[in-house]
Amino acid sequence: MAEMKLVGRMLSPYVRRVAIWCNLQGRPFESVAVAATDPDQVDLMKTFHPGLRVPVLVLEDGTKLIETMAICDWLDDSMPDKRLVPATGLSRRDCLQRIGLAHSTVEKVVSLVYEKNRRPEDLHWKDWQARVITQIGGGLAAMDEAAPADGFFGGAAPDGSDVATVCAYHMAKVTNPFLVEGKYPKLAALAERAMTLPAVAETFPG
Ligand SMILES: N[C@@H](CCC(=O)N[C@@H](CS)C(=O)NCC(=O)O)C(=O)O
Repeated sequence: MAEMKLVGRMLSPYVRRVAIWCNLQGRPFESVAVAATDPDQVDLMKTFHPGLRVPVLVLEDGTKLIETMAICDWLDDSMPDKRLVPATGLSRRDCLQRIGLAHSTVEKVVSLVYEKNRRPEDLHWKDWQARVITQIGGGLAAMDEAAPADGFFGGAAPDGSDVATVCAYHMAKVTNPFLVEGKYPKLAALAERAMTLPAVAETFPG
């Protein structure tokens, strides 16, 4: 059977989350580094996702999975001894809530990138940017407060919420460093600890 394919670039925090998840579970995959918004790649993107978005995980049998949460749910469900989110109970609820906070925050970082870094300057909507920056600040502050002083949310090894949190933090840091500079020391330390793991470091965008 063919190797799984992960469609999208590591600059996408969603694609990167799936990549790290696969790495931590020891699943090999081929990276298909398509930029979802590249006008020259529309025909190729259409073959993967009708809405031209990433990530898409193409399974060994050709099945195409979309949406990060749903993809990671499948990765866990199909490898129960290597789950990154507990299967049930309060620990599952809390882990999913931490993922939800990171996901909700990084959606706003991505939205700021489209608004501020991609949209022509004369079309910038400053009030909207200010709102989004406030939302990102709220999310990052909450993630920083929750971050463990040592190790990971998952204990000695990262769980799914560590993966989502680190991807969100790095996305902010790489695209708009002012969002994190001089702030969020616990979050920065968590990301640094995660970067000592090849599963994380080898996916760093750049
Ligand atoms: N809800 C989706 C969001 C994915 C997403 O927004 N991906 C971006 C790249 S970071 C994308 O495909 N952008 C192109 C577009 O939305 O047109 C998920 O969780 O997978």
